[in-house]
Amino acid sequence: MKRILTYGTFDLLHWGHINLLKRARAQGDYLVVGASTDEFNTAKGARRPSYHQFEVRKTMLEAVRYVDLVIPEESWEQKIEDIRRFHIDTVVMGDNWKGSERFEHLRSFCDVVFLPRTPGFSTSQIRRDLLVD
Ligand code: C2G
Repeated sequence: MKRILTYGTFDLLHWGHINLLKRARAQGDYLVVGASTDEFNTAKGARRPSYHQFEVRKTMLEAVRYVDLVIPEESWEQKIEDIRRFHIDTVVMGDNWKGSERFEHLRSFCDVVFLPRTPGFSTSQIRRDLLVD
């Protein structure tokens, strides 16, 4: 069984997120998603709190057919432990993270795959669009 791991905030879940989760799951047989906690979002330098709090974002992710398990992402440092704990073969992220030391160093522990982002979809754009209605 090939086990995949990805991370993100996944706020206002949209097609860009689903398309990432779908392609990540297709890389193996089991997908673990590390959903950023509200506190970690602040630590990540988010300009504003997510629209949905962690528990709502976690529940929405658990309803996605491609997702097998959702865990809290509470720090940058937890990834190696997550890889070990869940016997991960591949970490998959959107390619806006390509080259980031946050992920490139994980290559010592598992494969790391960056997938093209889905153009035209972003949580911040959704928020801006809703402001004009
Ligand atoms: N994504 C995508 N296409 C989009 C939007 C997002 O492929 N149009 C991908 C991102 O590249 C990321 C995942 O969907 O891999 C989740 O996106 P975000 O919720 O924006 O996550 P991010 O803020 O990148 O947090 O430790 C890593 C961080 O938690 C990732």
